[in-house]
Amino acid sequence: MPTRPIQLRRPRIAPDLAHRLPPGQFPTQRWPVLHHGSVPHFDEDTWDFWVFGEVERPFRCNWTEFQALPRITVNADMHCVTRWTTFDNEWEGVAAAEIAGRSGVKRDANVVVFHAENDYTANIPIDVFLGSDVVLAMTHNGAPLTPEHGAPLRALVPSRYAWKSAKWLRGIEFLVDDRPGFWENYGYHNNADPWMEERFAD
Ligand SMILES: Nc1nc2c(c(=O)[nH]1)N[C@H]1C(S)=C(S)[C@@H](COP(=O)(O)O)O[C@H]1N2
Ligand SMILES: [Mo]
Repeated sequence: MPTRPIQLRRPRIAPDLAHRLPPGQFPTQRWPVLHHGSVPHFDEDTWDFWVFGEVERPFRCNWTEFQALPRITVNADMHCVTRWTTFDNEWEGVAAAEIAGRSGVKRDANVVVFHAENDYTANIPIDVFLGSDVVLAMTHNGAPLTPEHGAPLRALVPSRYAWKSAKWLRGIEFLVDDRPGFWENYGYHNNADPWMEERFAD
């Protein structure tokens, strides 16, 4: 008589989400706060945003001007290298491609570096940056970002581990040659693809 397989563990995840969980990750309902250093203060009057490097039209804008840029909404999962994953985050903000278009990225640009408060940086290849899922977000699930989650502006790069999604974003630099960012300099993987488990260098 056939026996049913013994279920060793309670399923931790809905079957329709299982294929969206990268190897070595676990799902969480709450949204953890994770960063290096302290939460910076946002001053609306002095905040500015810089786009520079390998572009035809570098620009700087203030908070009012930035908010006037056209916006998109992106639904995406978030994977932290410390192994938590949150599903179905809705981000609203400015498309990365919008920034690229406005600044006129030169043909020889290969890399994008996000510049955030307190000298935090993160690098990604330009083809990742130009993907339709990359957004400079001002809201999460319909509410303005809270200070600890990156207010007023953060990058979202859903296809990479979340350290590439710089909170408290203040600028974007386009480069010909790659330049490791904050965590990449501490031995984390330069590419950071969660589906390849690119957690650490080597
Ligand atoms: N400026 C800045 N952005 C950052 C970090 C940081 O230390 N500084 N940490 C990253 C890491 S490791 C993760 S997992 C996510 C966490 O975002 P959350 O706190 O909104 O969940 O922010 C990323 N963005
Ligand atoms: Mo992280």
